[in-house]
Amino acid sequence: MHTEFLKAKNLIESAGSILLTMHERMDGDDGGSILALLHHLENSGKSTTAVIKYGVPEALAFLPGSKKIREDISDETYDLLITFGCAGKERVGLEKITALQAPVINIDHHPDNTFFGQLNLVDKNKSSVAELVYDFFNFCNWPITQEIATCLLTGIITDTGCFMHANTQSSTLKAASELTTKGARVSRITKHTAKIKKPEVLKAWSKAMENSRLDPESKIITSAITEDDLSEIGSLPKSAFEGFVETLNSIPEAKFAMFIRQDGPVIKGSLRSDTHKNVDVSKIAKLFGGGGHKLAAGFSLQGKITKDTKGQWKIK
Ligand SMILES: [Mn+2]
Repeated sequence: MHTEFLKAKNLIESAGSILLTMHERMDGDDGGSILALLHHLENSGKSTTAVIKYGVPEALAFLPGSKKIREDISDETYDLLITFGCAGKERVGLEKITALQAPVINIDHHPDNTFFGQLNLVDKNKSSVAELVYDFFNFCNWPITQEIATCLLTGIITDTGCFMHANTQSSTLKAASELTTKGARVSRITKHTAKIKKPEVLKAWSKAMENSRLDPESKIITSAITEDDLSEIGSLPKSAFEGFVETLNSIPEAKFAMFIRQDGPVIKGSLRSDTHKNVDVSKIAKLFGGGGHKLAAGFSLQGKITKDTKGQWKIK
C-alpha cells in the first residue's frame, strides 16, 4: 500500500481543487473519513468540497464539519476526485460527479471494488475505510487534530459495531486507542450512533424481533418488516433499523441472519454472519442483485413483502 499512499499524497498535494464524495446515503465510516480529510485539506489551505447524495443523517450531524457537506455540485470543475466506499464510480449516485473528467482516487475496503480509479487505495482486510484513512494520515505525517480523530473513530466504531464484529483486529484497536489519545471520545460517538433514542424506534425493533424466525433445520435466522407493519408502527427515521440485523445475528446457533424490510416500492435486505460460521453472505446478496463482504452484505430490489395467514412472509 505504501506505493499507492505516496502516489495519493502527491496527487492530493499537487491538485488545486479537490472534490470528496462517497456512495449515496452517508454512513459513519465513509462520511467520517470524508470529514477527516476535509478538515486536513482545509487546515492546509486547499480548496476542498465534500458532496454526499441525500446529505447528513440526524445521527451523524454531531460530526465536526458536517454542516459543510453539500448534496450535489453545480457546474464547478475539480482537479481531483476522491471517492470513499464506492465499489464502482456510479455508486456516488450523482450524474454531475460521475461525468467529471478529473482523475479519481478510489478509497475503499469492499471486496467487490472494481478498481475504477486512476489510483486505488483498496484494502479488503481493513475494518473500515476510516482505519485505512488513519494509516494514510500516519504515512503522510499529517497532524491528527481532535476533530479529525473524532471523525475517524466514528468510522471505526460504526463499521465494527462498537468493536463487536469479526472485522475488529489488533490494528483496529490500536488505531482506536491512538485516536482516543488525540481527543476522540468513544462514549460521545456511541451516544449518537449506537443507542436507540426514540420510542418509535424501540417499537419498530420490537416488531422486527416479534417477526423473527430461526429455522431449526437450516439455522438461518430471518425477519421481515412489511408495509402493514410500517403503517402500524407509524413514522420512523430512515436509520430506524440500523444495527437490527447485527442483533439478529448475535443468536449463537444462527448460521447467518437476514433482515428484509419494505421501503416504498423497494425491498431492502441485509445479511450478517460471523467468521467461525463459514458462510459467505455476499454470495446470497448477489442472488438478489446486491453485494458486499463475506460477513456483511446487502441488496435492494423492486418488489413487495407479503405475509400469509400463518404469518409467513414472501417476496413478490
Ligand atoms: Mn465501511
